[in-house]
Amino acid sequence: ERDEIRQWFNEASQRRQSDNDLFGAYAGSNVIVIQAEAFMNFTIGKTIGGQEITPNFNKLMDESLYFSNYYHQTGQGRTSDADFSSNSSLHPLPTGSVAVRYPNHAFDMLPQILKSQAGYTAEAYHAYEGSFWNRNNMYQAMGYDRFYSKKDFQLDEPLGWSLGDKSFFRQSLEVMSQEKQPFYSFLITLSSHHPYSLPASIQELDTGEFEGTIFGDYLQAVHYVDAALGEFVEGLKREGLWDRTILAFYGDHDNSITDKAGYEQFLGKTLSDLDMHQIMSQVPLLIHLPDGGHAGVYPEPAGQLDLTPSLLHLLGIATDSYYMMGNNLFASTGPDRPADRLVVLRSGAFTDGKLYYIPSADNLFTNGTCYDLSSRTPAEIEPCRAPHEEAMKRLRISDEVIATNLIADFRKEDQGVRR
Ligand code: GP9
Repeated sequence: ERDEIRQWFNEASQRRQSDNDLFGAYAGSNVIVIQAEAFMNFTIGKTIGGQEITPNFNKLMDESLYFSNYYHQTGQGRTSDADFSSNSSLHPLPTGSVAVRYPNHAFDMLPQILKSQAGYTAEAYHAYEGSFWNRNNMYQAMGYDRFYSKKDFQLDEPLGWSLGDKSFFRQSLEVMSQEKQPFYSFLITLSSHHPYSLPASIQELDTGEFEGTIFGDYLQAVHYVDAALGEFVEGLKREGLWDRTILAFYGDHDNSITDKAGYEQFLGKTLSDLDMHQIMSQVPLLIHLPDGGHAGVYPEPAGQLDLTPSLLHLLGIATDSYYMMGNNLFASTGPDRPADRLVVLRSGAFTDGKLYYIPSADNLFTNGTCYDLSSRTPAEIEPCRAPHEEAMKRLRISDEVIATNLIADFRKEDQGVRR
């Protein structure tokens, strides 16, 4: 079993490897990763009453890479799962949160790697109680130099659970601009948390028929977060950090609004089960490179486990000695490597860009639905069997690695061999 797991990681690292021009093209850049609360992909590029919902995100797309089929891979640990998977390139657990259950187990984490391999300083920022999701302990274990939690911020813009994201970004930037470079900053926003009701004074959209509904409130909250993002980008420019920084922005998970009618009304079309599954599973990923290069829409499937290996590729840090499961988004964009992009969700749903599998409630493979993405209709189940088995294997391996602290054992065995 252990040999099989080792073998799987070896093969994954080979799939990620690529000597293309992007490897190390942005070595030494600062890295800012923003994980935005419940920020879903269906809002991107959309308008309501003639007003853009995410005007700042949309504008950034002109000079950024936008991954338009990016999936959150979270489970019960919600925000903490997105954080864990995005920084460790492993799946979250089937039950509970890694941060709460196994904070001291060994993982190959982005902040640790950047500190040890490239001399970065690393900070986490989130203006809420530091104990929530066991962050105080988890962030120490992840290798952050410092975690700025609610007690480190002035509550000069009280909003929702805590501080408004506009002030959160402004105060985080004040710290960041004094930071020794290069730095890795990981920021988690909060203002668009369920139930999304912002005070009327900061609601800027005319949501028309959605006014007074949770769906309308959600759109208002996303619009506010987008405005906060816009102010943060302006601040980065003012501080001279914009062209020295890789900025990644992604949503952590869905908004828990599962009523199909609201989405159908908003999007103006009837939605199939496949449409709804994708809407609830997709969050946007935007990556802005220091020179604004490689901008465009990247429609190949991708997910949160892919973030860390992909950032390391841009920074010129090889991932072959790390126990990571995700894809390198900058190695597998070529037409020769489509098989690299199997994106597995915690539920056992998966896509490779051609097929999309939705499991049934009883989890029996043959009771699930295998969609052909070119026709967007249910197809024969058999083509989904092999990727389903691979998906199940990945989830099993990830669970085993996390629960039994296998990376700690592997590292001991590797000493003097692989590191
Ligand atoms: C609170 C925030 C919310 O600190 O991360 O977490 P969630 O409830 O979305 O998992």
